[in-house]
Amino acid sequence: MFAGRDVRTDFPVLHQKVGAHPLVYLDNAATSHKPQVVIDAVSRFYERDNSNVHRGLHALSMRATDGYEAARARVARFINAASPAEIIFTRGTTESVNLVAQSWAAANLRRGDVILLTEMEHHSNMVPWQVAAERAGATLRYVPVVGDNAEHGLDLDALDRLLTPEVKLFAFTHISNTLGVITPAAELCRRARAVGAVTVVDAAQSIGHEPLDVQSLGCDFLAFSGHKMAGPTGIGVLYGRRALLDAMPPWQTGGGMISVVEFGSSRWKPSPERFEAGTPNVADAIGLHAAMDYLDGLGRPEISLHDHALAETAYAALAELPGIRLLGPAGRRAGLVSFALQDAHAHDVVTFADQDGVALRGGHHCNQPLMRKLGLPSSVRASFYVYNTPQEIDVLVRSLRRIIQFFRA
Ligand code: C6P
Repeated sequence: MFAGRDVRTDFPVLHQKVGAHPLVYLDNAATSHKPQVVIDAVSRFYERDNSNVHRGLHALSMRATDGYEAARARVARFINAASPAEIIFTRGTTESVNLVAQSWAAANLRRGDVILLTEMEHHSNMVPWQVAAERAGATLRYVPVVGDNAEHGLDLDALDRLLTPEVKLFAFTHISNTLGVITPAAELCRRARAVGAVTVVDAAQSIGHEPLDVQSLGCDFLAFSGHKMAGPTGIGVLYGRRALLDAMPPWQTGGGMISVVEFGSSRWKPSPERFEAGTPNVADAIGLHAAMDYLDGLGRPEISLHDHALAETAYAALAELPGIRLLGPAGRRAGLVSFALQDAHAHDVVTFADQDGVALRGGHHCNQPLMRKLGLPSSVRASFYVYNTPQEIDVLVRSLRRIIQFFRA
């Protein structure tokens, strides 16, 4: 895999013990680790180029501006956007969705309009729409999640009934962070377009794991976070189609986003500056640039194959355990597996696994309505990335067997 390269040597954080055990990090859906090249890119910026962007005419400021804008152009290439002007830097997926909810939705939603979501949305792609709907007098509809183990997890037949001309916006996740479902995003965008609805794709869980092309997806907006794709925390992206962005009002105002300011009023710059008021996160945009280079160096199709293979191996191995309920599709799934044990609460499982050096996540994973629908207070999740190995799945399974024995005794 990865042309015989040992990618684990690229990630310094992996080389540590938790208690007496080597770290087995299976919490990548929460955040991924950073390769040395990303850490170095951020340090190098602070060591050599640190300066504010756009407003300076001295050497450091020009280097900082070049680095920041090069990162924007790199994001455009990474997702095949038509232009860097379609790339807005944010703090992450949550802020990107809020930007659309507070700018596009505030300007375009009217009483009686409908926002369509799916039941598997992360709170970050649900709560902002609840607030936007309440402000506009719009209503929310949800595409139902069907059967624990259905491939797409969504009731696509219900779409015909739900996707009516009143739907002005359809926001959905590309990969469910709890179920591991990969939604048919291009098809969903096509069907939304047919009724004139604008689409928002939450790519938080897909961007670092799958090849992604916004033009072939046909989405209007797409949101993601740097920290889940080997990049730094505190940097993320909103992609928006140029025609939509140009017509949107700013959502935050201040320095950097204006063309003219009078005492009485102001005028705005075009996108992307219009949506980036204040000093941006220059260092981490530069770190994100290094992360994209790193992922493309490994090969995104290869990353996808690697992560899917680990998840399928884990799913099959976990299915052998007594009293386990696995969530999400049995077949094609993204690089994560969630489950509940009959005899142990998710938080206890995570605490006990930690004693074996295994980092898992337990809880509702910011999917409270979905967990309620599944009849579970919480689940345990193992999620994989480029540096995980089949041997680590063996460690996970051994640890879970110990936990099951303990709670059954
Ligand atoms: N999910 C998880 O452990 P931020 O926090 O803005 O980087 O990403 C929010 C977000 C949005 N959508 C999806 C599908 C996500 O999975 C997440 C983050 C983490 O599953 C934290 S709850």
